[in-house]
Amino acid sequence: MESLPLIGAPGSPYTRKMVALLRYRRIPYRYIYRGREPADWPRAKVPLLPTFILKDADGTAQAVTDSTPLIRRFESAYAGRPVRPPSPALAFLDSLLEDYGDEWLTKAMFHYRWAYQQDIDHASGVLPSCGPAPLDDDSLAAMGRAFSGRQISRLRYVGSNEVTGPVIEDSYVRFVDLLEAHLKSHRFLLGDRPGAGDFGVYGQLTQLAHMDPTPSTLTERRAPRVYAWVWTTDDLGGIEVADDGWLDPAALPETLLAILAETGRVYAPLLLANAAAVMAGAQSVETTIDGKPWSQQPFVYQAKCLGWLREEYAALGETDRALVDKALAGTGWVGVFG
Ligand SMILES: N[C@@H](CCC(=O)N[C@@H](CS)C(=O)NCC(=O)O)C(=O)O
Repeated sequence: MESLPLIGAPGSPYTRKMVALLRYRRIPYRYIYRGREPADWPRAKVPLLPTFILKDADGTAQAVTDSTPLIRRFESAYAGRPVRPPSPALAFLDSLLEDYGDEWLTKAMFHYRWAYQQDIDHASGVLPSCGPAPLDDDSLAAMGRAFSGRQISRLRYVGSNEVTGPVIEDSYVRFVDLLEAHLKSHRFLLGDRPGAGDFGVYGQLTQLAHMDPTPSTLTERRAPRVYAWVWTTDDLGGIEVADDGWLDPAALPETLLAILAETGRVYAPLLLANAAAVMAGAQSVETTIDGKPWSQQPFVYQAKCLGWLREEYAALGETDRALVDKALAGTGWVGVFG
């Protein structure tokens, strides 16, 4: 089997998400650190990490980004150890958890990394050092300043500012505690085998729990199981899983329902307000999350995320929709999908 070339970086949570997924699924890959890719490789329209170099129908190499559609492409392109549950109801919840990881937890990742001086200093030293060439002290300091300056200017895109910081941090602490509680009786979010949602959450936690000083100290202290889960999810290539290793969507554990409620408490109001702002062509998203004011720049990609979730919900049959509605009853997701 030909190995899949991807361009990425260890400090990129979505890169870690996809590398862990390929390891679990035993799909061979070649991981090229950004800046070391051959000059003749095709380039992505929007240079995002990870970027995969994939052959299209007539064999032409294309640069392909965006982890969520890539995971679904690999589900049909590669047999064995799928990460998408066979139950459409569970698969929808899996998509919701993946999106929460990719689009909400990433706010905590970006916020903690670029809001606190000790995290800025740490990232400014470590991230440029992942580059292709050895750097002397002056070059590393210069690259660190350039990199952190660029990322700090992007904080407004993820909505991290004085007003939203406490909302982001409180939600992260709640999520860590809820995941810790769930891991007392389950190996993964949806049972005894990992779903796409696990890799979405894991990707961001590789940074939050094991890289950036402020959140990793907090996570280590509060949640030893979460801290260990991130370590072990890094390479699940050796675990065996059972076909029936998924939870029964009609009998979901309280610990998972609590996690779903947490996602509805913070991510649902953001998705709705952001989609409304994008539709209206507004300059900013102004809403309330967790009873507190929230303001950020509208983000077109997240309006698409809501659209994709609504499409998947609309495609559910009556029985599966009833199972999803039961799982999300009483949460902020009620009425969001249809
Ligand atoms: N939706 C994309 C997001 C990818 C993404 O935003 N990657 C970050 C790195 S973690 C990136 O490339 N940011 C721009 C940059 O660092 O130049 C995915 O799921 O793959």
